[in-house]
Amino acid sequence: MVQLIHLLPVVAAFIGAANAHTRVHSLFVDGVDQGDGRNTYVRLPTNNGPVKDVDSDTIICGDNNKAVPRWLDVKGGQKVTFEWFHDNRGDDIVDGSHKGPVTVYIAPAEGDGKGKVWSKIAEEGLANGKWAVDNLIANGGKHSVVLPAGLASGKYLLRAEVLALHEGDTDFKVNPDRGAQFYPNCAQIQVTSGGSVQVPGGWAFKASEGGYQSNAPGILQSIYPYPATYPIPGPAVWDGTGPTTPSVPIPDEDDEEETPVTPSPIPEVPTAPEVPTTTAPAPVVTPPTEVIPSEAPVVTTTTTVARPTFTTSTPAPKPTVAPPVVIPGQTRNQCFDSANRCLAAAQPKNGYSTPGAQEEHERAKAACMALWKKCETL
Ligand SMILES: [Cu+2]
Repeated sequence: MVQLIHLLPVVAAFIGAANAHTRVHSLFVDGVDQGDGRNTYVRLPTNNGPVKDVDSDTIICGDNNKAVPRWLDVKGGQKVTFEWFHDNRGDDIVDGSHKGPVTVYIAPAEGDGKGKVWSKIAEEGLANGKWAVDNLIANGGKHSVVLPAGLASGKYLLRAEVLALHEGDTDFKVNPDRGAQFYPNCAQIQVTSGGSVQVPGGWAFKASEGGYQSNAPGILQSIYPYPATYPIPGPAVWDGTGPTTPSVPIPDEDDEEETPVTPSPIPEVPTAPEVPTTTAPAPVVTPPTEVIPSEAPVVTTTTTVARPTFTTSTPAPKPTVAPPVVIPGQTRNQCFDSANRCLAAAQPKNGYSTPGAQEEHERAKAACMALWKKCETL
């Protein structure tokens, strides 16, 4: 059944080489699994494909933004954990190419998130050479946020967003085949603690309402080589006590708190040979304010990211493309999954910044699409 749902993004893959996407499966409250959230308390998008048009209503909560039966009982100060999945719970979560930030927003539920009603309560971007998505995958699809302690009683939407930047070097409005991929998923919660803190709001997602712009920093964003600093899109994080204040980066959403993430090699980064470069070393980055939550042993945005430096003279690494053949015994959907993985592997790991990268991508993509055609005959 899940495989059938996956057919839709597969079609999208044909157009935009977008694949191996993700959705929210369930939530945990203070570590307790609240049961399958899909269309019970999560307004589950109809498929796991991305939203790319920031002028669309779907940027708010995906393409299925209507009330579902259950409202999760939570109290201010409790920890809420989102769990994402690709096709099935506990699988690969999202393709490793989908690097980018993870954010969480909150708004009163009435109005279904339309207008400037949102406040950001957590964000994680790029730190110590790891993207939030890297950490999300390493953490089994889970990331957490602590709700503001004094949150007023009432119904709220909690909106978690994965933003994948593997095609973010191009403005979607310039080339709709590429562009940043947003994965907004909204969960329904009901706060019963009876506090007095109102969500200040002030943020709308739609471009026309002053929200995400397709050419804004952090959205129109080349990620190869990794930027020295990555500006997470959207407003500053609300501290949960007062009105939103400008430019206070909050370094983490404590998603590594209970499960320390084991550092692992980043296979997506091309291991270019040590090349002498005239490029100046990356500057030490010091954001204006550093707020480190007490208990989290976690990454901050302040560290210098020591990464191999790439120059435009470095040859583009050859993408490892799965052989475009139908494996005997494969079902039609397994075949489409293979075609999807093939397309993911065909993504230029260094963007189009190296000579011939675009041609190589087109060639690799064509091989995947040949497999695609064969899948259609199964
Ligand atoms: Cu995708």
